[in-house]
Amino acid sequence: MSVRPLVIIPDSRLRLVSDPIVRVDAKVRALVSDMFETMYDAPGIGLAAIQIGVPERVVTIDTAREDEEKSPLALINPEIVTASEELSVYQEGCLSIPEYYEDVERPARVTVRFMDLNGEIREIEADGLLATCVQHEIDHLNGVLFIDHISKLKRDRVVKRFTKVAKEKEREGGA
Ligand code: GNR
Ligand code: NI
Repeated sequence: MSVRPLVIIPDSRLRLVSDPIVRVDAKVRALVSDMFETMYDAPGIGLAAIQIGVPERVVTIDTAREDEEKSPLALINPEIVTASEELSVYQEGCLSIPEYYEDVERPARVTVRFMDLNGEIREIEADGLLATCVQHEIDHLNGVLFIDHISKLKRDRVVKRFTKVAKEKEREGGA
């Protein structure tokens, strides 16, 4: 179990399409365990494996508030099977784009099919913050970031800012 370093934009790994999990084995369970640890440490309400540099279709989510009991959800190979026509707007953030927040419009309700940690196929119906979060995470599995859903002007501005910071860090000889 360990907290792993987060991959931050403009790292090109965030644009990879992640590979499906063929078998839920000890390696996948260890990955999920590191993902929960990293997500709770950040803290964040969701994490896709590529955000710790692993291009596999694994997502962790916990949308419980601090005053609520934990409700960890691990989704393997998640797919949206139905999405509502009704849309809703949430202010989104991303651990790979620290401290940047912007409104994004997405379907208000989705049905998601996935494999659980026992390798069983399950479905959940999500609305509210969970619906937004699960769509945000499935986007990550396809190399899509929430800034792809905002205006090009805003996206270019935030990418430019993070590119500058990354270049400064490089000059300092940092990671
Ligand atoms: O912690 C997170 N908060 C959040 C808020 C609104 C919509 C989506 C999210 S997901 C984000 C963590 C993250 O980057 N997951 O990929
Ligand atoms: Ni994210």
